[in-house]
Amino acid sequence: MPEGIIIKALSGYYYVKPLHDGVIVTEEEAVQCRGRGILKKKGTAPLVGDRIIYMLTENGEGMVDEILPRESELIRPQVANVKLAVLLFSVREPDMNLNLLDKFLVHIEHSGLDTLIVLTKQDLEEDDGQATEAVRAMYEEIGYEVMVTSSLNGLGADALRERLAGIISVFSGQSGVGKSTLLNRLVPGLALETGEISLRLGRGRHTTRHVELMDIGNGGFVADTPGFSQLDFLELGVEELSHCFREFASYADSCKFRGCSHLHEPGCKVIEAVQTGEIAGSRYEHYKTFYNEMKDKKRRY
Ligand SMILES: Nc1nc2c(ncn2[C@@H]2O[C@H](COP(=O)(O)OP(=O)(O)OP(=O)(O)O)[C@@H](O)[C@H]2O)c(=O)[nH]1
Ligand SMILES: [Mg+2]
Ligand SMILES: [Zn+2]
Repeated sequence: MPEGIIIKALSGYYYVKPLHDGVIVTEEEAVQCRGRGILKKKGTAPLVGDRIIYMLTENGEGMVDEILPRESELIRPQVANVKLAVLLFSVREPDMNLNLLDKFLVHIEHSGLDTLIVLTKQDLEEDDGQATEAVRAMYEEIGYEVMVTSSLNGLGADALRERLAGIISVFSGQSGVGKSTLLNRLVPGLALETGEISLRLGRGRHTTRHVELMDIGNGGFVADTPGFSQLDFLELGVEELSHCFREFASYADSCKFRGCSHLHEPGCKVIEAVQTGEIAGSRYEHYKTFYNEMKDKKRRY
């Protein structure tokens, strides 16, 4: 029986792209499939991103027969087998928001996905791009992969496309940073709705909000998630927070007190590293901000 990957789930149907020896043929149409009742009974509903075995039925439709083992399962957006989280932040419009970037990074460290930071709208940068380069240098120093793109002049599009080959990725970032515009650039013929278009049509933003994987044609699939403005820390314990700032680890091991919160304890090596500039001040400030936010939330629940 044929194998495929679910690229969309809508109104009880799963849209499945056939796999041939593990490879997707982009031109091939997705097969519209129903899920077998037994899957529901087992409590395992197929998810977008699942690799599945299906059966062709009459009238060109199909039936999802078996879900192959998942490598990962993301809750928001609900997608299986995601390998890479792509965090998009524009250099301007909206302004670079490092607080939000660090918040996303905390969540991703916690989820265990690989991370790629993409700084978009490079064509809008001022000061010869010094601010952008400073952001890039800071996060590369920590060990994150960073790319710079512009959908206006095409900068970085090929490198990004190459990076996304063969894996499932999710694009995340605030509304308006250019996620859909960049995807339209990566996939010839794709016409996702972007800011301007939806305004021109006089419709609100975020009209269609089902999860869908875009086939970028090199074995890579991307979920374009709605922009979100806020993330909460409900799933994360406050004692786990410092582990999500990966550059703290090598210092935290030598703090004088075990369970050091790195906020005020004497003999704290993290604080020392902030003072000597080895840890970036903005990262540490955000750590403190999130720590206090989490404490406040705990008190309220
Ligand atoms: N100058 C410039 N403008 C861009 C670039 N990329 C996107 N834009 C513009 O930024 C606006 C928002 O782009 P979208 O692609 O709709 O942003 P989005 O991240 O998909 O937003 P949501 O779908 O609301 O989450 C549009 O007006 C785009 O034309 C870029 O690289 N340079
Ligand atoms: Mg969009
Ligand atoms: Zn400490």
